[in-house]
Amino acid sequence: MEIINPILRGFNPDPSILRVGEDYYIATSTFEYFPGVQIHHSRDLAHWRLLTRPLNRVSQLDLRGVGASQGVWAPDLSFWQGTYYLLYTLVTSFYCNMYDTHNYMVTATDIRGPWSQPIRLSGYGFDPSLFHDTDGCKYVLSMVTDHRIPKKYAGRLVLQQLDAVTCAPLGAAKEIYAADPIYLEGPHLYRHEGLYYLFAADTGTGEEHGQSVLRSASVWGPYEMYHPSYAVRTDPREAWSMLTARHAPDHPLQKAGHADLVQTQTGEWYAVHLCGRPGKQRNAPDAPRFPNARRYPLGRETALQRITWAQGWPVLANGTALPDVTLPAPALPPHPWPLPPAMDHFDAAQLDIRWQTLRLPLGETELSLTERPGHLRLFGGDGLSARGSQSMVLQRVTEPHCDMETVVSFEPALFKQMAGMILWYDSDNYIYLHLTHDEQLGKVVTLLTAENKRYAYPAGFVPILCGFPVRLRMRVRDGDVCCSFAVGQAEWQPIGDALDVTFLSDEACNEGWFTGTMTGLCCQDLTGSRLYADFDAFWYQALPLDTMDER
Ligand code: 6LW
Repeated sequence: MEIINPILRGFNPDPSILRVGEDYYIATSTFEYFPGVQIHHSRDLAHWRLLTRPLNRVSQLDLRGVGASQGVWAPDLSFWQGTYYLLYTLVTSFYCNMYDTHNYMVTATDIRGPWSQPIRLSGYGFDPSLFHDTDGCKYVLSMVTDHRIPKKYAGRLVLQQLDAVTCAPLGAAKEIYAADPIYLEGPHLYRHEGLYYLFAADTGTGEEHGQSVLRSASVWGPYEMYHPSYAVRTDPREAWSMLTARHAPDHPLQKAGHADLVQTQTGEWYAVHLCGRPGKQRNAPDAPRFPNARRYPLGRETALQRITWAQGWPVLANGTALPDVTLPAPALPPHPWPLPPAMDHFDAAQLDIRWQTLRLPLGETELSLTERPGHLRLFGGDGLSARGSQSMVLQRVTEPHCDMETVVSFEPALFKQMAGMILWYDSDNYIYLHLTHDEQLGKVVTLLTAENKRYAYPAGFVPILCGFPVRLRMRVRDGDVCCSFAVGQAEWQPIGDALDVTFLSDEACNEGWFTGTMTGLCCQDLTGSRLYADFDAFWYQALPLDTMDER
């Protein structure tokens, strides 16, 4: 059996992997989306399914007001004597001088929950993780942020012991490594054959990203950094990454780093890490951020690598620093899961697990699956820039080629009432195919685009008949989207020209850094009358990479 990377496709960064018996779990970051943290499950490391999102109560996670790409960062999943532990950072101030990066812990006795109320950990920076030593002692480690100008130290990692029962701090946090000028984060500790191994992501999270590994005879250090013989370094200040694609711009998996180790029940070693599949499109040479950078509209995804040990150091089994796109699966019985159906008929009492909302869950005033059975009813809410609740449901775009379709019944009476289908990066960047009302034309279908707050209606307003359900379709091919609509049983009609979608990426969005393109359904009623739209179904079909059929 072969494993094909990325194993978690579409925006799923900062993976933390855990094995409990024969079950494997990977937690990934969710930022401003609710519920918080995605936990995926596998029994063979090849087939993964989205299992649960642990931060699913507003009393645990309230993301009101939280900026794009802030919110929940870098979950760390661990298990000790019947209890699952999940640590994460809740970021509420970033892109500023003093970051507010609050670190929390929740626990559960069943991975599916319920998970506890969050306990705040004392924090020096983001990316906390918990290490359970073989003697039962617990330690929390994290990177350190530093607001002093010039920043005094980069790449500092700290360790603090916690009470093994209460998890209260035992003594002060101590610096265990300072890698100035190499920026280190995402630390994870392991014990292997009597030594402590410290994994840390290095050099940011873009195309320079990599993974460093250190070891020590004592948990408190001193830690020695591994200098792999295969490491390519073009600058003496460059990190000694055991995994990186920074010198291989044509490699299909870029941004490799932020790794976490796991050993199978049969004794094999693997590591998960984040990566990105670059598009062909680039930022403009004079772009304010990342000029000329390649764009990654699928965001940062999760990949898996086979690990072996060489002279007591963990290395990629392929003998290089480059991540494999395909690799042999471990000697575990294959355990495929049923594929999630492409069509969501909205027949169930709850939204399918693939859907997330922005910042808050949707309650009865925003959403109903029962008022009209077999339909998702969205009551018109605040506009697309709102940082509270929005009547919007979103799921990840997982491949560069995909089709989306819906059928919507919506009879707007005012231009302030809108409903339709969206491609979304954040509240300043989206492509919105929707129905609304125009004073002269009556009911219309239109496209609204927002690119870093530059707004346009590139297809004008097309009048349509009232009283019929309207089908809406978006087809994404290789960086462009073509939109169409059909009224009742009529033929599909294209609306507008093909539009670039690659600006829906960390590289192109001014406020973004860390997420990826989402797609879904939404409804606004800026009058406050909560006019609703009924969506009959949503169809999302990711297509194989070589599909380039008619649009
Ligand atoms: C993550 C950290 C990072 O917590 O990005 O650049 C953050 N580094 O490791 C969000 O993914």
